[in-house]
Amino acid sequence: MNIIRFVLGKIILFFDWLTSPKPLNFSSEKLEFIQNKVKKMEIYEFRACPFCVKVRRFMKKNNIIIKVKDARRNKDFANELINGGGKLQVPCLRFNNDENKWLYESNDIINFFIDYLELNNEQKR
Ligand SMILES: N[C@@H](CCC(=O)N[C@@H](CS)C(=O)NCC(=O)O)C(=O)O
Repeated sequence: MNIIRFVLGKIILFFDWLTSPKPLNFSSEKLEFIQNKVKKMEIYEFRACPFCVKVRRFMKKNNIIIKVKDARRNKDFANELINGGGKLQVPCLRFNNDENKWLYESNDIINFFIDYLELNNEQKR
């Protein structure tokens, strides 16, 4: 089972690399707006998780640069996620660090970004 997961993970990462989206050409004002709004955010992920790949590609396309915490490789990150968010499931977005809000579910994370950063719906994938 582990070997199948390993091989599948490598295939997912290969295709992600092969078809990696280019960042959209936003104005400098828009880039600054995004950067200011996301600067305290962090995302917990497993590198080869397909749901994480989906969110990562969305973030890359929309110029969303935040700290990425690999909760598979780093046990401290995994514990942070379990203690803070309530469960070990990725992807999970941590935002408003003072209030510590944790958002699970890849589609909810993408929709949150679309609303919060005033992105167009067509930019979803
Ligand atoms: N519906 C969720 C599914 C997320 C999911 O299944 N994530 C898996 C990794 S691909 C996970 O966190 N599994 C927990 C574990 O492996 O311990 C989403 O869209 O984000």
